[in-house]
Amino acid sequence: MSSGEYLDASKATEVLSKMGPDGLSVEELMDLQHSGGLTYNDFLILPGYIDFPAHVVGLESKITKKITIKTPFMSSPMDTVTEADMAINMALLGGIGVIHHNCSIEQQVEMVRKVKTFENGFIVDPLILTPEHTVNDVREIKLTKGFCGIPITDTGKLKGKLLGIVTARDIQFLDDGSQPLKDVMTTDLVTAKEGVTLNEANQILKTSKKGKLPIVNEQNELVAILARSDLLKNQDFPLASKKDHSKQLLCAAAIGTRPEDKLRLTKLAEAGLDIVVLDSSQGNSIYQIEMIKFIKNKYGDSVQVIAGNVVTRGQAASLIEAGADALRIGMGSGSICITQEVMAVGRPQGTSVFKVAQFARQFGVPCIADGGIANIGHITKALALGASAVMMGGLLAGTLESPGEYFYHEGKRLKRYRGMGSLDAMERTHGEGSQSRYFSENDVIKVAQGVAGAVVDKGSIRKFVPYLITGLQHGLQDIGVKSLDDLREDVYNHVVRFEKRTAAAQVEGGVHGLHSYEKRLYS
Ligand code: CPR
Repeated sequence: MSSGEYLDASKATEVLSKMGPDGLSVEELMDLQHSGGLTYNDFLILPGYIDFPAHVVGLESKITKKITIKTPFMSSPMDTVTEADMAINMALLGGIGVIHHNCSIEQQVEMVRKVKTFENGFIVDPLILTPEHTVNDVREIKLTKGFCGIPITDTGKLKGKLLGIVTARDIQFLDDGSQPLKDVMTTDLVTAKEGVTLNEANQILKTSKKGKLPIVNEQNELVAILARSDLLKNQDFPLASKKDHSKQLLCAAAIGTRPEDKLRLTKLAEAGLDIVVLDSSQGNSIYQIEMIKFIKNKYGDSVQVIAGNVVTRGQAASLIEAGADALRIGMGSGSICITQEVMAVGRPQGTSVFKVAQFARQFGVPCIADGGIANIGHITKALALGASAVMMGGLLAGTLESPGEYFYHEGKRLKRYRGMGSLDAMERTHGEGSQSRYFSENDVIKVAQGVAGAVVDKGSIRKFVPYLITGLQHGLQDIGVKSLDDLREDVYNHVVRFEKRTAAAQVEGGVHGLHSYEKRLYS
């Protein structure tokens, strides 16, 4: 084409509309006859048009028929991922943690209770002593726990009458370690009344110059304390997952589908559970259908049921019909999982998410993409394929808030991470929870569906989740959509376009050609 034959530049958009857009619609991408099942790494999303900053991108998402949260992140019900600490922090950051059930009913109920009674900044299960305890007891606590400033109540428990506080200064120069605390404690106390807001309580702490602020009820019984050392940490969490007009964080927990799980659920519901996840690797079973019906019958909308796992429309249809409030999608895509290898059953996760979410949206049933999320790009892709939220195990294991202790191996700081169908998890006391996920509680020989391993230290999710949030906002900005609702709509309207990624394209899309490099993900 010589320069004289060029088209008029001002007509570029018009010409484009005649030629049609680049790339594939989501249906073309997911056409099984041509591509087979796809994983997240098998495709890319093409960029759109940006006319807004990344920070305005909204990540609010409906994760069940009745519950909407501000960030689309969930942590897996696994015993190396979600216990109370993870659930509290996920909820504070706008997501939700699903407490695992590989433990006794009492232990799981206690974890749910901790989440539901958590008040940011307030310590609701402080260490307390009686007036009869001794100076040596306080010294021992200082040595092993590293803190002083211990409230004294008549019972030595929460809800006992507050009698005093023992501080480091009270015991500093005492020779006689057997002296009872009633003789040395400070009784001239500054307290705050139950119901005080965190801001007000922080203010009292600041002006009183004391180390601890006991919170008492009308009967002068101790209900919580606030520590001066936590003042800086008592930040606000504007995204926190709560029900309207409630101060309580939202809490989810997993159960199985055996008859005894009905009792477990009753106890969890009494502790205030909002969402129950029916934890099964293959959710399309008579047991799960009956369990969904039982829960919906007994609790209506007040306990939302996430059913699953599913990877086909057929499985989804059964659970939707039974009354599921959301579906959990994934079979064999988890990082610790060997299900596809051992059972020969499963489906690549990209295809699973698209097929199930496309079907379920017709019934207003949100879907959660569970497993195989290894980076922010995978999150963006899962949501583009129709998921309302992602569930992460491996990505959140190894954080400060995941259960377990750090250990060192070959100079690296690690934490254990294991599949719930690994022999390790199934052999744990109360391992019936994880066995039932794989219908193997009655088997003489346990067939593993996952492995036990370790992941590197990722620091606190208080930094990691904000990194996920910001990264996801930038991904959506590149696509040219301002919210997750817009993303899904533009995908189904074919405005958002996709392209398959050859093996060579995948190599090109990763770091390549360097002698060495350091992969730092956020600062
Ligand atoms: P990742 O986020 O680590 O890739 O996957 C976590 C998900 O893997 C869990 O939410 C659960 O659905 C699944 N999962 C956990 N243990 C498993 C075993 Cl042993 N086998 C198969 N899937 C497992």
